[in-house]
Amino acid sequence: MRIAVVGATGMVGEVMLKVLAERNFPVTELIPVASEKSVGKEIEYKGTKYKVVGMQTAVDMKADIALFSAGGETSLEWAPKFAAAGTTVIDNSSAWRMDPTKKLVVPEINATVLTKEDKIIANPNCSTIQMVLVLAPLHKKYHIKRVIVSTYQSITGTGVKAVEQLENEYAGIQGDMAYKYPIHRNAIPQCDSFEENGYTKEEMKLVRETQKILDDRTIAVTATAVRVPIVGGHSEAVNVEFSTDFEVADIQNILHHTDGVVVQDNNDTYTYPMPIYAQGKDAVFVGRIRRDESQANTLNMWIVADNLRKGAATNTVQIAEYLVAANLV
Ligand code: 11C
Repeated sequence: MRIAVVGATGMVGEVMLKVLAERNFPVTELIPVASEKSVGKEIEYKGTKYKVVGMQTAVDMKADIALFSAGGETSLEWAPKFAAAGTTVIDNSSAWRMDPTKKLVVPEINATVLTKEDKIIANPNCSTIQMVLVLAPLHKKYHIKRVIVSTYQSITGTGVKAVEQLENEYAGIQGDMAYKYPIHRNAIPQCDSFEENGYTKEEMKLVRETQKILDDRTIAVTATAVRVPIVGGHSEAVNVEFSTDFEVADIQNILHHTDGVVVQDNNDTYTYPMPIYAQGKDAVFVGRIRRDESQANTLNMWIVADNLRKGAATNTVQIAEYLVAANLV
């Protein structure tokens, strides 16, 4: 496969290259792509150096698959051009996710919706991916009525500028601010910009993308997304109300057998997921699984994943793997 990585010099792009290499994706030619200011820079893939090319050059090279992580604007402008050249785009931005003509895919849940005609495929938001991977098998068995989710999101979701802000604040250096406020020793109840309804875009992604991926608009979701001074991954406190009752042991058992999910749940040994240990891993970790005693048929969980891996790069590469395995490219 001839693979273009668009945004190859960015934080997610770098992880995409790492994940492609680790998973031994069948790359016959790698085309690292970035904005004009990075053209000519070198990146390394499996010990070989590759020169970064610009967008139009990459379109003309007609790769089989382009993995995009270059922001919504770039994606809106360039993904259709790649698609028109015959390249299948898997896009990591929010640009196409809610477009009814585009599929929004978490491979373990709904890869089978993909066909050869899907030339632009959307990768969901990181905080959505880790939550729906856990919710999907539970929805199948117990039917979810409502989800209340509170997120504790890593600064890596904002990008390299946020990591620099935190490092500067640790060191007591006055530098550029990625956020309106200090992030060191703080929790900022705003991820992404605000919508008309008073929620942030990040919160509304959790609502809309969950319904689209689980293919059920009746699931009520409400979210509060908070940025915390953490690097390793996003954490989520998730409260789920089902239509039918459950046994906690059955929930644990279902999740034990769910692809991509690792249960870390033992109070006696203080075992529960934490971002410091999720960092660099592809799995979604779930723990603190317990009944919500305040309401019937309701469960509480704590879900953690590395937002740059399963939340972004790994999920994108898994979609590409599915396309290859199912002969769709
Ligand atoms: C964050 N979830 O942590 C965001 C980053 O819609 O793909 C990814 C934004 C997106 O702030």
